[in-house]
Order: sequence, then C-alpha cells, then structure tokens
Amino acid sequence: MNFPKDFKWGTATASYQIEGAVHEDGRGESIWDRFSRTPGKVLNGHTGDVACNHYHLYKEDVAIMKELGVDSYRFSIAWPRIYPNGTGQINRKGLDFYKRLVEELLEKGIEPAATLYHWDLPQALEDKGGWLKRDTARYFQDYAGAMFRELGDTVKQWITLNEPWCSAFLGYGNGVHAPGKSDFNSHLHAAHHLLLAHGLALQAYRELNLKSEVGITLNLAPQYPASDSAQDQAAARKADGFQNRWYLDPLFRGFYPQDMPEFLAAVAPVIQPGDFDLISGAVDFLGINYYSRSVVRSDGQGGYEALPPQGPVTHMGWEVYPQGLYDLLVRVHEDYGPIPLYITENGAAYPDQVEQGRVHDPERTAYLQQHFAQATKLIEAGVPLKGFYVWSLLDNFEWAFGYERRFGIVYVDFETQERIIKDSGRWYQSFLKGLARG
Ligand code: JJW
Repeated sequence: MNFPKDFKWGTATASYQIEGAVHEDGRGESIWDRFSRTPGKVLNGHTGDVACNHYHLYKEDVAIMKELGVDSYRFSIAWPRIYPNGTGQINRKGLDFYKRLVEELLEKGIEPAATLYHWDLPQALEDKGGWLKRDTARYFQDYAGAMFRELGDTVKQWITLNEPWCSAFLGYGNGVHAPGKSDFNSHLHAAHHLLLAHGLALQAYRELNLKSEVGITLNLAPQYPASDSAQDQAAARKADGFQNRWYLDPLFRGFYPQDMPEFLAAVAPVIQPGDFDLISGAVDFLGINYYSRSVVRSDGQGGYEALPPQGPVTHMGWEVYPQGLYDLLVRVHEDYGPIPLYITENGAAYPDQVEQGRVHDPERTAYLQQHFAQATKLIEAGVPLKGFYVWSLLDNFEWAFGYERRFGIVYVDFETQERIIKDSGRWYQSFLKGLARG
C-alpha cells in the first residue's frame, strides 16, 4: 500500500474511557460518572472509575505507542478536570496532567492531537440544562480558549467536538448515552448548541494565531437505499439527512438541510442571528469517524427503517463494510470539499481472549487492513486524506457497553492493568515499519 510520506498514522482514545482517577486532583463530576452510576444504564453496572488507570499509567501507554511507531496520538481533555464545575477558575492540577502527557508525547516524538469535548460534560452544567441551554456553548468557548492559551501549539491538531450526533441524539434524543434524556425535538436544540459551541471555540482559536490546526470530528455513515425504487431512495436520503447532512450542511454551507421540514421546525426556536456565521467558520480539517454503513428502505408510511447487516459483523453488531469508507469520503469531498480530511477513528470490537500471554485477533487485523486499503484508494482518487487514527490504542470503557466491547489493538486486563499488544497491534507495528516516512 502506498501512502504519502507525511501521512499521519495514529491511535485514538478518550478521557472518560481510559483515565480512571475520577476523584483525583480536584476533578469534578461528569455526566458519565452520574449516568454510569444510574442502575440499568451501562451493561453490568460498569463505570469509568478506574478504566485503564491511564491517569497514572500514561508513561507506559506512551511507551507502547512509541514501540508501535505511531506519528500521532489523539486523546481528549476532560472538561471537568479543568473546570470541576464547568466554569470559574482553572483547576491547575487537572491541567497539569495534560501538560505532563503532552510533554511525554513530544519527548517520544509523537504529535499530540487533542479533542476538547469527547462527551464528558461537567455534571454541574448538566444540572443547569446541559446542551439544551445556549449558555453551555459560551462556557465551552471559555474552556476551549483557556486550553488553546495553555497548550497552544504543543498540540498539533485541535478537535473541538467528537461526534456531536452522538452527544445530541444518544444523549438527549433516545437516552442511550449520558445524560439519558429522550425527546426527539429537543435533541435538535442540543445539536444546535453543540454546533454553536464548535463555532465559538473556533472563533477563540483564530484570535490566537496559532500554528497548529483546528477542526471537528463527525461520526458519518453512508446510507444506501435497499433498492432502486423512488421510495427507498427517498428513505436513504432521509437517513442521510439525520445522520450526516444535519451536521455537514451547517458546518460547510452555513444552513441546515432544507428538505427536512420537521427538523427545521423543531430547531427554529433556538437559532439566533449570526449563529451560522460562527458554525460555518473555516476549519483546517474535517475528522471523520467511520465504522459501518446502513442499508435503508421505506417503511411505507413516509419513514424509513434499516435492514439487518448485509455481511459479517463485529462484536458491536456493526457490518464490516470497507467500501463504505471509500464511498463516504468521495462523497464528502465532492459535496463539501475541498477540505483536508482525517479518519479520526476506525476500528473494530471483537471478543478477545488471552492465550499463553498472546491475543490472536485476526478479524481485527483484517478489518484494519481492509480499511487501510480503502484509504490508499482514496488518495489515488485525489481525495485529500491526510491521516488515519485507529480506534483504539487500548481496550476501554465502551460507553453503554462498559468493558464488554474491546476495541483496542492493545489488550487491557482490567483486574491487573496489564497491557498486552494484540496480534493486530503487532501487525500495525510492522505495517508502520514498512512505510517510507518523512
Ligand atoms: C450509535 C445506540 C439506536 C465510539 C449507537 C450507539 C442505539 C438508534 C464508538 N466512537 O468509543 C453509535 N461508537 O468514544 C467514539 N461510535 O446507537 C469513541 N458510535 O441507538 C468510541 C453507539 C454508537 C457509537 C459508538
């Protein structure tokens, strides 16, 4: 496989999923601490209290990345470590953790890429209404601005939000994620305030004239019609509007999709003049998290439904469909580009087991290999794909599934905190060794 010399290869994680140490150094409560303690919300009642204990083992984890040979590490900053109540005075001890982490990465020659919001909203802000409230976007701007000033260009890539569709819909629309609210219309208020938070953070970033890059990460999934019928094609277009265009259009065109009247009516009350100018401010790149696709058909009543997976699935039940990565990025490039693209997450969960100190995970290796092959094809087709981050460095807290879904290329024994590089991690290591890199 051929990749440009400066193509960035990385691994990705997120604060609540790996850090643990939830009561240390003045960290405040997040919505995921509260949600995971609510009976019935997370499989087996798992919480992020200890997770991978990365807060204490970060040096070991950076050493593993050095051994793998990655160029870049995508992590996230926990807002409640910086502002335990969401706003006010910086908690220096919390910030110091990220300063230590960044220093360790730079010392080992690994570029830090930081996400500012990967779902761990301070509970104190949720108590005031969370993302349903416009003020939360303002508090996010203050937090983001402080991080840009404190860490600045030591972080090479800044990502404002991770997967706002998940924060808005799973958090406020169907209640599967924290804070566990379920009201379809108001989830679009949350989505709007998240997009506004991104726009305000972008404004704060531009004021500082930093040399690093700033962008946003969306979880996008191509929606294929089940047949050529007009009904199924319209169904796929609707699903695409909900999953993809509702975020891409405001960011890159400055308005919501006009073919979605119910959505437009629901969001109208929270839109204020000037919002779209902020939301559509120029980003340096778009991050895309790609895992799978959907095939959808009309339900015969103006709505749509997804077909069962059409091929092999991962432990998440998600179809393995590498071609979808290609189709998706070509489409994003054509409809919204030109804009540099990064795959900020791609990877697969499988039920791994340790056998004599080894973890044999040929399916994960195949998954990665097939998706890397699509990345080569994209570059050959002229799509400005600049990097690829494997989700995840470590097995970790997979949200509503707790520790029962292992996405790592490094196995974590959650009893002993022992790390074992899986066969897929060894494969990634030899793949990286074989590349000509500048
Ligand atoms: C959808 C649940 C029905 C994470 C979903 C649940 C049921 C409509 C992986 N990406 O751990 C999507 N991940 O933190 C970010 N991506 O629906 C990083 N998407 O709703 C990874 C979960 C997800 C999901 C999980």
